[in-house]
Amino acid sequence: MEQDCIFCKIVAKESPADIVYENDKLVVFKDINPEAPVHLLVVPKKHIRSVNDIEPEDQTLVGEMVAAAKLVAAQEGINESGYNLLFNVERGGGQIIFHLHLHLLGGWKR
Ligand code: DGP
Repeated sequence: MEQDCIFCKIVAKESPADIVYENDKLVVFKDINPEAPVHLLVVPKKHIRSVNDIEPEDQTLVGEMVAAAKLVAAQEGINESGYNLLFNVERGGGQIIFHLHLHLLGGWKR
């Protein structure tokens, strides 16, 4: 756990979040500032700063993040209509929380 990391605090249940899925490696919770009808964040329990900090030993974990996104998209009923998966990487890429997370956005009527 990283000191002063809000996502580490959510993982540790020290800060509240609307968690929709959890397993031993990751949690998925609602984004506090949604930019889509369904906007969830897939967050590994391990603190990794950004995509730039993914090490070879984390690659299975990253695959599990995508698999969890797929599972939760089905759970939310947006898998057939479709959705976006997005990593913002570092400040120039729009990252504001420096704990790796995968955005799952969908639910638009298109
Ligand atoms: P990014 O720009 O990729 O670092 O996105 C961070 C997202 O995290 C942003 O959409 C807002 C969300 N967020 C920030 N703080 C909190 C929080 O305390 N709780 C929840 N649920 N979401 C948060």
